[in-house]
Amino acid sequence: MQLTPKVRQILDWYESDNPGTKTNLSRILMQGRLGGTGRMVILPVDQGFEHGGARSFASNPAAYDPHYHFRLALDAGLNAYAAPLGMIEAGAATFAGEIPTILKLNSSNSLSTTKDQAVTSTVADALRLGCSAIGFTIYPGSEYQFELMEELRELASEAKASGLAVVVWSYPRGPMLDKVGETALDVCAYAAHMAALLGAHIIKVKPPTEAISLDAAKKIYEANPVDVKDAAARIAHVVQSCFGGRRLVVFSGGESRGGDALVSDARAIHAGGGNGSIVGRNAFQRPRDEALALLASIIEVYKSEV
Ligand code: FBP
Repeated sequence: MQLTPKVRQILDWYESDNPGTKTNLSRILMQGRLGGTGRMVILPVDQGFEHGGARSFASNPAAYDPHYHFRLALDAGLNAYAAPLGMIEAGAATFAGEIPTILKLNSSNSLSTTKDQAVTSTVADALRLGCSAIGFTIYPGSEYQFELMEELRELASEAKASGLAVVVWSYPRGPMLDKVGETALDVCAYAAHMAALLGAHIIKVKPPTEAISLDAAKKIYEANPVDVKDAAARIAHVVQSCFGGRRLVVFSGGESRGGDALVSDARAIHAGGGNGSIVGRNAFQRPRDEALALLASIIEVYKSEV
């Protein structure tokens, strides 16, 4: 398959990577209905770990079956499917070669009182399962943030040496941050920037709100204002924080909401120069037909002229 000029341009941003990693990045970027555009929609299904099976799948019991998610990602024409070890293992042979997969190497759970994640699989697992990338969550701001970053350093270095891409979920949380602070624009942009510094190829953050949380940052944002009322301007600021747009950045969907809200998020992400959406609960918690229709609407946004 020939790469599009857009995908070639994106691959050129990653100046240190070997051909294996570039091939795997291009697999993700060339897949599905957005293939070749530089925009992506990814299905993440690690919520069973994060929130429990029932909270994740009871509203659409078909989604207890790991094959459901591979099939949904494929039929919706998405770019990739991300999940922890067991989910990927359960469909790896049936769907081999059909949809790029991202093996989520660490996970948290709702029974824990600490803001930490356990490493639950390895780079060797990702290679064995034919994944294109590893996925890893850091919690900037948590008491365990430095251990998480050090774990990522080791795993990312091994993944890159093995020709895999690295996707980093950068979710600020911890004692310094209240709920507003976790998604405040300054904190979100800071978290995205740290993921870029840690060597992520694809950075995943939550969509930023209008809030500016850190006192030290407020003065800077007053002197160099971002139009915080404008969702696209907020996205553009996060993109700028990812090496001036030289890293791919995608934004998560969050808890189940009305489809219009998701489509409106996608419009802001697209207009602000973000590279796409990573939508889990809002996809698999809906009946399959509704999920396919919503994902098609989101994809249409990313196919449109900016
Ligand atoms: P959603 O679209 O369901 O929000 O999925 C994105 C995601 O990053 C998942 O990978 C992860 O399980 C979840 O969000 C964590 O969300 P939270 O920390 O808000 O529980």
